Amino acid sequence: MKKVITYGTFDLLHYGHINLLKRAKALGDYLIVALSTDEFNWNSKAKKCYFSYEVRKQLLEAIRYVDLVIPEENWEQKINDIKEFRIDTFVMGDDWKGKFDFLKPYCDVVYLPRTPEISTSQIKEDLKEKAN
Ligand code: C2G
Repeated sequence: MKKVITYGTFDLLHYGHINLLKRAKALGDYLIVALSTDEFNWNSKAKKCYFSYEVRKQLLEAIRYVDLVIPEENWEQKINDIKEFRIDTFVMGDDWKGKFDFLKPYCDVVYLPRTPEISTSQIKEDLKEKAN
């Protein structure tokens, strides 16, 4: 069984996220999503999520491409995750291109093109504009 892992916040889930998860799953048979916890988002990513970790986890678990959701609590856990879950392929959108090449000794590293024109911050901005 070929196992794939990806990491992210996945707040205000949108089709860019779904596109990423769909393509990540197509690279193997089992997809793990390491979901950034609220604390990790706030302390290390300067992100204040709209939905809590539990809600974001619930949404991801409802997606047919996702087989398991685990918490992402820090920047340093990836190598351990790859070993613990016997990951074959690590996948991220290409806004992260090169940033995780240190994982290459442990698994394949794949950066997929981001879906253009959509992001959580864009959604928030558009909503703010519409409200005015
Ligand atoms: N993504 C995408 N296209 C978009 C928006 C996002 O392909 N239009 C991808 C991102 O490249 C990422 C994934 O969807 O691979 C999740 O995006 P975010 O929730 O923004 O993740 P991020 O905050 O980049 O967290 O340790 C890694 C970090 O946790 C990544």
